[in-house]
Amino acid sequence: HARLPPRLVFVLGGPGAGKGTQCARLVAEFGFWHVSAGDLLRAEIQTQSEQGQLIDEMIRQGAIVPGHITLELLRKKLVDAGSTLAVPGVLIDGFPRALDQAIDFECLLRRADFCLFFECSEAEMERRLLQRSRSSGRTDDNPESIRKRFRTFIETTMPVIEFLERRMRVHRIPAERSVDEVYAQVRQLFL
Ligand code: UP5
Ligand code: MG
Repeated sequence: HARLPPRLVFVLGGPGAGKGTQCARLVAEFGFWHVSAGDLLRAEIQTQSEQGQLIDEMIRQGAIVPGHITLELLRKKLVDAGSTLAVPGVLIDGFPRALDQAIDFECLLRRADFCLFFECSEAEMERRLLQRSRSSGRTDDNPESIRKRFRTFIETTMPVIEFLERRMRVHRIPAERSVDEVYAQVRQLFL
């Protein structure tokens, strides 16, 4: 049975809510590992495999990649983190995005300790993503993909929040304000 890191924290929130930005701040202050499911999937596209092509298409469509693919990429990272001394925990950014993923994660690994949930209006998230699109190179940072990502988030990911609320603490964090203001609240949860 592979060892897992001491703490596992889900980091959820809509597209552009600031998950990655806040995770980077936590890494700098607390030494957590940041594992972004989206980043793992984007790296997989680069391998030019058949699976990579499927992932590429789903991300452009703002759709959710089949859970077994993401879960296997995540599992490997978490086992790495667990076997690395002095890793206090892992921030699991952008996962689980669908109910089956939340259930499968718990069966395969273990229950996460808590969840951060960044709440931000669509208007603000869209503003951030369109601004980022000038430099991100992300194939899903365009008005049409953004609209689909919002829809997927509401329809498929929001039910996950309700599910997790019955299983662990879910800390809802207002994410509309500046990065520093949001972080001031986030860091309190790790002290
Ligand atoms: N910014 C951040 N915070 C700000 C603040 N407080 N004030 C002003 N600006 C702020 O931030 C986005 C932008 O906003 C940046 O330019 C930042 O500087 C600025 P970021 O921290 O990147 O937000 P984040 O929430 O991480 O946004 P991201 O676009 O990464 O969210 P998504 O959830 O859309 O992207 P992700 O990479 O997680 O997933 C992409 C796709 O992969 C999904 O749509 C899906 O197709 C697929 N996927 C799966 O299928 N399964 C998974 O498990 C995960 C992903
Ligand atoms: Mg991100």
